[in-house]
Amino acid sequence: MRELKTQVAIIGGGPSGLLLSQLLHLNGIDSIVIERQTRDHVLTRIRAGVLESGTVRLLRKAEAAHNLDLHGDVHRGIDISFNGNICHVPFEKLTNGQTVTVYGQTEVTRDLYEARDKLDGIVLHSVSDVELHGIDSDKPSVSFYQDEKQSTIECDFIIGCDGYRGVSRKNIPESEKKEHEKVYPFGWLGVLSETPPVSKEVMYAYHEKGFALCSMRHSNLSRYYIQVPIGENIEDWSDDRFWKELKSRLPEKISNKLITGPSIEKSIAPLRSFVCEPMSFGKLFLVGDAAHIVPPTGAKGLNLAVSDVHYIFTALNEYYESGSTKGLSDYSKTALDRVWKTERFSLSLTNFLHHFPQEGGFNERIRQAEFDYLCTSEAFQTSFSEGYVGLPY
Ligand code: RFL
Ligand code: PHB
Repeated sequence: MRELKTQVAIIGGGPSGLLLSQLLHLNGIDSIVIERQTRDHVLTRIRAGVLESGTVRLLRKAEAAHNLDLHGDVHRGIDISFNGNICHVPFEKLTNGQTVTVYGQTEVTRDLYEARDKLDGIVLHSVSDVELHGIDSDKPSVSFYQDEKQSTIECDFIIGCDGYRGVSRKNIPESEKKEHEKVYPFGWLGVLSETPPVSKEVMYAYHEKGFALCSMRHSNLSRYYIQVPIGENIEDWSDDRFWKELKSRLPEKISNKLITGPSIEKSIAPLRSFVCEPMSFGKLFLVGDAAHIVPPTGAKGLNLAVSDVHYIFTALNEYYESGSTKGLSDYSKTALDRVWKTERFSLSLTNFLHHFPQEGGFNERIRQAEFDYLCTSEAFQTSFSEGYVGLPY
C-alpha cells in the first residue's frame, strides 16, 4: 500500500480540480489531484465555450491564461432570435463594460494541465475505487487504486471536484443533505465543425420546432446545437439531417449564410437543473458539477464551477494563513447564494427558448410576450445582461 500525505486532496481533474490545485500551489499549499480518466480522455470532451470575466480573472491569477489572452475572442453582445425575428442584447453597454470571452473548456483544461506540469503539480490519472474516510473527523483520507495498487492520501481537507456522477457527494449522509432536481424532456444535440461561424455574435434561437444555438470556437471552428427529444439516438442524426434541421430553426437571413461541413464531433447532452444542499460536510467540500448542474442555456456550468473554486480557495487560504475556519464554515452558504441565482437565470432562459411538448398555446403567447418585452425594454435587457455576464464575486 502506497501512503501519501498532502494538505488538500482533490477528487477530479476536470477544470475545477485543476484550477483549485494550481491556485493553492501558487499560495504554498500542497494538494494531490486524483482523476478517474486518462488525460487524453479529459481533453477530448467538448463542453462549454463562453467564459465570464470572473472566470478569465481567476485563470489569469492561476497563471493559466496565456493562450486565453492570445486566442480568446471578447464578445460584447448576443443575438436572440424568435420565430425569425432578431433582438440584439448589447450586454457590454448595459453592464458598465462587462464582456464575455469565447474560448473552449477543452482549451481551458489543456492550459490548466500545462500550468500544473510547469510547477510539477501532482495529478494522478486512471484511478479507480475511490473511497473517502473520516470526513467528519480530524484525520480525513482518501483511498484508491492505480495500476492495481492501492494508495491512501492522508490530508486536512477533501475537495470533491468530481462532477455530477462522482463519488464525493454520496459521502454526505442522506439525513444531512437535500437534493433538488429538475429534468427537462429534451437534450441538446451538439456539432463541432471546421467551418466559419455563421455570425460574429453567439445566437440563441427559439423556433416552434425547438431551440437552436449558433456558437463558435474561432474563425474556422463552429459549434452548433439543436434541441432534440429525450431518448434520441445519435446514430439517427446524419450531418445532413442536422444541418437541415438547424437551418429550418434560424432566421432566413442567417440560414442563407450558414456554411456547412462534416462534423468533427457530435453528441447529445441531457438537460438538468440540480442543487445539493449543503455543499459541505465535515472536512468534505463540494465544488462545481459535483454539487450543482445548470442547463447549458446561458453557458453557466463551467463559470459556476469557477466561482465555487474562488470561494473554497479563499477559505482554504485564510485557514492556512491565520488558522481561521470562518471561510470554510461559510463556504456552503456563500457559494449556494450565487448558485441559486444562477440556477434561476439558466432555468428562465431555458423555459423561454425551448419548445416544451404538450404545452398549450397560452405558454406560447407568454413566450412571445417575453420576447417582445426583451426587444423593447432596456430595464429587462439590463437585468438579462447582468445574468449573462455573470453575477459579481
Ligand atoms: P467535470 O468537468 O465534470 O470534471 C469532473 C472530473 O472528475 C472526474 N471524476 C472522478 N475522478 C476521480 N474519481 C472519481 N470517482 C471520479 N468521478 C468523476 C471526471 O472524470 C472529470 O474529469 O466537473 P467540473 O470540474 O466541476 O466542471 C464543470 C464543467 O465541466 C461543467 O459545468 C460544464 O462543462 C457543463 N457543460 C456546459 N457548460 C457550459 O457552460 N456550456 C456548455 O455548453 C456545456 N456543455 C456541459 C456541456 C456538461 C456536459 N456533461 C457534464 C456531460 C456538455 C456536457 C456533455
Ligand atoms: C458553446 O459554445 O458551446 C456554448 C455557448 C453558449 C451556451 C452553451 C454552449 O449557452
